[in-house]
Amino acid sequence: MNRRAMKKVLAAVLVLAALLFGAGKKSEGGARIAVFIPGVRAGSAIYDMLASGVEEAVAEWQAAQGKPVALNVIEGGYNQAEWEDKVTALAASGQYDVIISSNPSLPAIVADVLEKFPAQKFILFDGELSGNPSVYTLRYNQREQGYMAGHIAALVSEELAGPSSGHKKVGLIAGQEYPAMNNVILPAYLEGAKAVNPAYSVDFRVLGNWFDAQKAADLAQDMINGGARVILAIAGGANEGVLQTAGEKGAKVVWCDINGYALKEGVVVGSAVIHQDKAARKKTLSFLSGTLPFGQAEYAGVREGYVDFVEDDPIYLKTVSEAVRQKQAALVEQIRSGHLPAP
Ligand code: RBF
Repeated sequence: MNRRAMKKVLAAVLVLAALLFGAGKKSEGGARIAVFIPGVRAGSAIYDMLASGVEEAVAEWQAAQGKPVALNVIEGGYNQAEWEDKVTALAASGQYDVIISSNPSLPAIVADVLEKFPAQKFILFDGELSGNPSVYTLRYNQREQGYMAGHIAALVSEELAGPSSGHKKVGLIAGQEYPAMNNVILPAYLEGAKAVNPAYSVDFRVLGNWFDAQKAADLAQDMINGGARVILAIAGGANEGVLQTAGEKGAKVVWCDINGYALKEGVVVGSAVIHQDKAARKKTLSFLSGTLPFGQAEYAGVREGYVDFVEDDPIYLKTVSEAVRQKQAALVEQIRSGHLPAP
């Protein structure tokens, strides 16, 4: 049987199971929420923030309303080929009023699942799908995030190497290639570096997964040997290897999604964050109160309070020179007031 036929059979079995076991009946009273983690929660801040934001919302809602909310956090694991079947199974169970997830690849998967289970509601972060009445999405302005990361990477590189150094290279290690990476984050990272000095290029390496810290350490080593002095790490659990190597070799790291300064003090020189915990909490509360605008796709960045660069951390103040911090602060201020230079 080919993969398509297998999928059809699986979907039919799941629907039958849902009917036989009487799923579809909601629990007495409160809402039921599933959080689907497309990967593993530990080591990937973007997913940990998703789960903790929903957990906070549920705790707050229960305390305020006195009604239980059932919350189930499910890890989909690193095999991306299994995600659609896993999300299909959650929808088929009929057990959840809403399934909440976060990943640029989820909208396409959910669009397929909705062909079989059109009434299942989804809240998706870090991705975009508009016009489906069962789906609400919130995508972040990763041009701003990538630009701020590239800007600090180049500023710190200039200072480490001296402005007349021939090595105008900043590094980026990504877990895999995907449209948001290739079309948004990577170009914006380069743009931000070029704003410091147009001679900059990006040494872009792809790991092929989101967990292999040893391979990430080897890639970082290779980049440092090639002249990159600052590396942006976007490889989930594998980022640990980048930190390790940079620490040993006197290179620096720019962190993504959460404040990373304390993860390796003196090594992390920038944190271009996404407030996904805040987004998950807020949108879950909107869902619970019946006000989430399903069918809409929102897009939010620095001005809306969902993307930022952390500049008030005492470790940042200690690690990065005042001259560099002032130049970075001027850029961040410019973006806060809505003026990221056009590409
Ligand atoms: N980011 C992570 O931190 N951990 C992951 O396991 C992870 N898996 C991903 C899988 C796919 C298929 C795609 C498209 C992206 C993944 N990302 C992951 C990247 C994430 O969506 C986001 O771009 C980065 O966290 C930067 O904000």
